Amino acid sequence: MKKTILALQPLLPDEMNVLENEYDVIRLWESHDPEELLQRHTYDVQAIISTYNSSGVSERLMMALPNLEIIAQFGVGYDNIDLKAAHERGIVLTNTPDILTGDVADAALYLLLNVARRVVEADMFVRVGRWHSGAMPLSSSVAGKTVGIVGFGRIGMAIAKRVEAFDMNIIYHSRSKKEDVAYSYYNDLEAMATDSDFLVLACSGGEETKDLITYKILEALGSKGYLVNIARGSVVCEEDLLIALENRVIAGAGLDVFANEPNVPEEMFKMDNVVLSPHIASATLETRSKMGQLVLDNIKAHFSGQPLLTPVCFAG
Ligand code: 8YV
Repeated sequence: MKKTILALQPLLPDEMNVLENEYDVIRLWESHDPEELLQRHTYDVQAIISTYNSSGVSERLMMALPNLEIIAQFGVGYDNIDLKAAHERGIVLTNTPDILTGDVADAALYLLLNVARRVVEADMFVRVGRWHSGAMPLSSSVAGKTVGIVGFGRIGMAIAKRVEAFDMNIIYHSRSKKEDVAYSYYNDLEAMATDSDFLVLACSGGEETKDLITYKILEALGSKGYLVNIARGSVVCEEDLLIALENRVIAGAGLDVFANEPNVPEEMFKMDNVVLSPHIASATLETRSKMGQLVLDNIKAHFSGQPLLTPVCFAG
């Protein structure tokens, strides 16, 4: 008998086809009455495919599915999943690390370059015909400047590698100093922000990093400093960021993630010192397809009693 998978969001068509051939799939995102759909399948669901931009996997959802065994997250971050509840229920969790690292690091670089060199503004300058009335205001060069990376895991390190090619200096802040890394480590985030021209957020989301970037940190970054966020919107106190951008407490920001996606503070739409993108750092065909394949492989491994490819280990 086919296993039943609850999919909160679709995979790409190729991976979706494989999924639907091998399993009974409940397509929750298409339902007009998700509660009723879940009630109908309470005892069927053995796996969930979740993503960050879905409704998430709460304790309530897990409670409603007594036969749930595995949550396969389509993404590296899993701050939309109640880990404690999953752990207590003995539900296993997998994610999709590594395969998206390059694309996400690239996104940090394009946001950094974009906001410093005013690329989006320049594009608009040409399109609306302002070039005829004179030259565009000057931008800021990046070479010789210092990038402070917050979170120095796989993505943080991949950002550092790219930043080096632009002749920039690298410093970093993370939970602990990395033994095998030559860049200067800052235990104190405010001190690092003071020494940074670009503060790039590459840490995990969740309680531990919630509102890490406050007005005080932005003040320390200073009026010539830029914030780049490809981590999670929750890492930044968005109200503080708005005030800092409006008052030019910082020079600008390149943002792929927001506190309450897909809602972006409308005040930002009018700002010429921000570059906005809709949480697309991993959104390339190649990477999203590999992420989908890894989700399928993890589910298959689980149901065939093989070791999971990329399990998330519960701390504590
Ligand atoms: C999302 C992400 O998975 O990997 C992560 O943690 O935030 C993204 O890659 C993607 O946006 C789909 O929700």
